[in-house]
Amino acid sequence: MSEQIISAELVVKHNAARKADLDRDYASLGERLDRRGIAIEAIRDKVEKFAVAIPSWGVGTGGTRFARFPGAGEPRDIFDKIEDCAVISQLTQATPTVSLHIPWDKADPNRLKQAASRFGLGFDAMNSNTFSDAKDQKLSYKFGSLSHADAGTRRQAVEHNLECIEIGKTLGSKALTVWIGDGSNFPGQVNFAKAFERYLDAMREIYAGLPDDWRLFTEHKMYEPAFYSTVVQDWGTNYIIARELGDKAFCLVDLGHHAPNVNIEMIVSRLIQFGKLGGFHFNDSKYGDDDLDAGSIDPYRLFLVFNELVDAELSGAKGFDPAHMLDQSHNVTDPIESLMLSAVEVQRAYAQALLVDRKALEGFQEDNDALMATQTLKLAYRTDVEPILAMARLRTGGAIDPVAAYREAGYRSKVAAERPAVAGGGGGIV
Ligand SMILES: [Mn+2]
Repeated sequence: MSEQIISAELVVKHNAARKADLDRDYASLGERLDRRGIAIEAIRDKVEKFAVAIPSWGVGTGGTRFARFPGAGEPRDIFDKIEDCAVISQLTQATPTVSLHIPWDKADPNRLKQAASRFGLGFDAMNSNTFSDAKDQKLSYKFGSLSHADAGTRRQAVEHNLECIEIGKTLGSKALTVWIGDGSNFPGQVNFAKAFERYLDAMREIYAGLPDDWRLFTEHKMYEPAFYSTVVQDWGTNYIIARELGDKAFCLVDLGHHAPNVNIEMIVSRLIQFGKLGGFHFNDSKYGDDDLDAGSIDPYRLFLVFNELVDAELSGAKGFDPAHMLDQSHNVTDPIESLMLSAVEVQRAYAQALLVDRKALEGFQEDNDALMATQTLKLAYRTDVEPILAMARLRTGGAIDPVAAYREAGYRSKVAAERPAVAGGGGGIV
């Protein structure tokens, strides 16, 4: 039995106080779904198995480009971060893995493995960082990394990625995610084709160092930190990369990395159709890469993304095995609370998408009945699946209301007393 940070007794008491109401809500929803020919238990079972990874950097306070306001009891190092992730996992039972960022989380891999397994946590994809300069780094990434004009800088960036793979092997990770900040701020600053060719050459070296049972995820982003062009700017470029590298290379879709109003669910469909969808960084945005909590701005879009994922799952799309991760930055909320709710929102979108009557939808599509087709999606989206999510948590040892249980436990004030405030200052975004 793995160790639990929040007292098990508190969680049992919390759930006992809410169980009678939940039972009634669950039975009522079960009856309504039954009328639609859906067995509530089948949905609940799938929700119980659904998992999304927590990014280690998400449990700290991020911020904006302008300032960062440190929160009380912020994790001081990766071991504190793992404890915060354990709390999220305990109360939601939806986040069994942590995604590490190197060098931010660099520590003895065996110690890291031990620290995580204490709480029954595993490790998801490793994330390399060549978008900022580490302390005592020989060559700067100010003008790029894997696509840098200088061969020595490219070599250093390749070596860093290979090191991430080595660390990940000890941890039991099975994937490397590469996002670069390479690009340009001015027209003419960079030769597009040459920069991309240098990037591809560097990525081929990283790919060659990938163990057979690993996957390589590349993440596109339209702008930031470069404001005129980025080397991996869109899903088309990302698809080319995955095609050029080989069978173990896939595209990672961060929901915040597109132009406003881009049809992300269609991108998801295209990548699935051609076997190159690697996974997601879930978050939400209003304008750019806002890294807001999943489903906080446009929950319908999140649902539409999951509608594509469930469609692929049910139709047995070849090689379909997307990695789910959150990638968010919290400035005005407690990161643990935000991450718990985001994990639940992602689960919610999945459960809602499972309710879509796909046979009816197909019929409406074939009949060109646009109104009924879209209403078929809306019917699923409008269904309040909270009783299913709460029941899944209750049955797997989580809390019926994770945020309420977390606040009852007083975890934040407890760690605030144990973890002295880290000096603030400097830029915010993580
Ligand atoms: Mn991301």
